[in-house]
Amino acid sequence: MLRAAPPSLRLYWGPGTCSFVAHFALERLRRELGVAYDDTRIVLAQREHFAPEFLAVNPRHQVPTLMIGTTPLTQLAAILHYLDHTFPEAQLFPPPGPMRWQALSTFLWLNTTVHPSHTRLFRPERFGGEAGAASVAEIARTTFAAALGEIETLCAGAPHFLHGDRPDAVDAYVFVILHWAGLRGFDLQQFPATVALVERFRATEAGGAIVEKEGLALS
Ligand SMILES: N[C@@H](CCC(=O)N[C@@H](CS)C(=O)NCC(=O)O)C(=O)O
Repeated sequence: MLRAAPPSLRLYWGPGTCSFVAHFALERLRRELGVAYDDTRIVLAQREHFAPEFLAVNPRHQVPTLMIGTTPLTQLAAILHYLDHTFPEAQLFPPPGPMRWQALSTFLWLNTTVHPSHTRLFRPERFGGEAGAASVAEIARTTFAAALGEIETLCAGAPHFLHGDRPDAVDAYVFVILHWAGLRGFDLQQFPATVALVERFRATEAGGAIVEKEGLALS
């Protein structure tokens, strides 16, 4: 049976943001399965996410946003679910079984817990106003540091990548979170297993291509 051609795909992404994970997934689909995608770079530091053209795509002014045909899909977890469901052979998550359930659990923890704790550290004034920003940042630094410790334990127990010898969406998320840790002044030498894993990730074709395209370096 012929499979219907998937609709056109366009990713709106911001350099060094969580959209890195979707960007990696699409690049892998392009390289391994020949899936075409277009992309639009949105620089948050230049407030391009508030430009009328992007607000028309995503009124919540957030990347990643994946335009599937003429329909925008937001939320990283939903975008990864769509890509994984549409192109299961790419194995953006491990195949069905206990390892997949654990990978989804880790992915959702990174997305719903670790990522927001970093947002509080990066932009504390949004959560505490001017008066409360310092205490929001202090609490967030502690929470984010604890999460980095947990990620280090996961990486130390990993075979090569977190779920085998191929990187998946969770490894990509770990890359960008470690990148944020460096930007927020954490000494990355505290996390040698995580650094080793993200270096292996960077050495892969799709991983390395997106790190380079987004202009990221671990500080
Ligand atoms: N829950 C959303 C979070 C997305 C998110 O926080 N995106 C950030 C970049 S990492 C962003 O676009 N921030 C700009 C803004 O919120 O105005 C998801 O998982 O997609």
